[in-house]
Amino acid sequence: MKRRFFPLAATALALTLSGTAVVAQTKWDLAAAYPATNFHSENLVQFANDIDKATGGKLKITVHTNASLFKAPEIKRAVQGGQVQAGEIIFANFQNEWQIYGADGLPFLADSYDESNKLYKAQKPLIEKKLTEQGMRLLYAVAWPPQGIYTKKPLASAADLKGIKWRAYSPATSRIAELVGAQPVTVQAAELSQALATGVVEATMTSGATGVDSKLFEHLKYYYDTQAWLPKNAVLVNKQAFDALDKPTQDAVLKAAADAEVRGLAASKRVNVESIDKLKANGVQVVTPSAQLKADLKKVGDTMQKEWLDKAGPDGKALIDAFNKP
Ligand code: PCA
Repeated sequence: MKRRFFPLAATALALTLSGTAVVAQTKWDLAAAYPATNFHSENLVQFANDIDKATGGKLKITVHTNASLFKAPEIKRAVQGGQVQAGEIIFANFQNEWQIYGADGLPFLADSYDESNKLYKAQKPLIEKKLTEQGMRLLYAVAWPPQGIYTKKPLASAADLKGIKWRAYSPATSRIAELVGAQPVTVQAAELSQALATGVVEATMTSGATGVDSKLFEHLKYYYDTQAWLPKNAVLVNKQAFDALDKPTQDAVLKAAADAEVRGLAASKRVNVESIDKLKANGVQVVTPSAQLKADLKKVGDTMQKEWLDKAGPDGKALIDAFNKP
């Protein structure tokens, strides 16, 4: 049997004497990439607390936020390889590995919470199968609020983005930059404030939530509310670590995950509204895109959806068919 190596706090079997009962305690680490105050991160902490309570302290999960254990693009591999028992990823980061992961990162394929839910239902069976093959298990997924464009200067059309240093977080956000003639620079959320402060980037496409988390208003004064797509974060667990739990503990994890998925979606919708207000309060002009900008971005979306379908092959077709089912 292949031996797994858990250097971090290990899947330590601490035997605790409480009264006469001997309780075996398992400790997990969970790697996450967004700030502690982000709604996904807060949801993760509650998820861990719920499991602690439901198992009477038998499974303790420590959540490490803001990419403090692994950088965002490294978390998936770390969970797969067992360097950490669990982690939160953003699917869209892994589009180059498998196109299906990137479906929710494509502009205007699913651009509302309802459409995003539908897309998730269509993606889920495919992704669960893939993750099982990769030695992992999907616990839950939660959409970010819709994505818009932050800039220093007003945008009349996509032509105003030419030559601009555009911060990307995924293959799709890089591709948008290429298609509009901007210069893509990939920077994950944990380094975004720094990249703006040092002038490495001067525009980005993300949510109101990240605009507030990363204080984008300190550098970027316009937010074009394009509502282009709602990428999902997903919480994954190493399959071997999960299988090592006893049945009641596994059930507690799955129950807490189902609750976290519902709670996370509600938080996303709430934050979507609140963050726009916070951007305004911090001097950002929140703008409805002009007809020209909308048309330009729609063209970018059409090109990207076509490119995606070409690369995604039969899996892509199956996904789109499931997504389009009434
Ligand atoms: N915030 C994350 C991903 C999507 C979002 O809304 C980011 O900007 O990195």
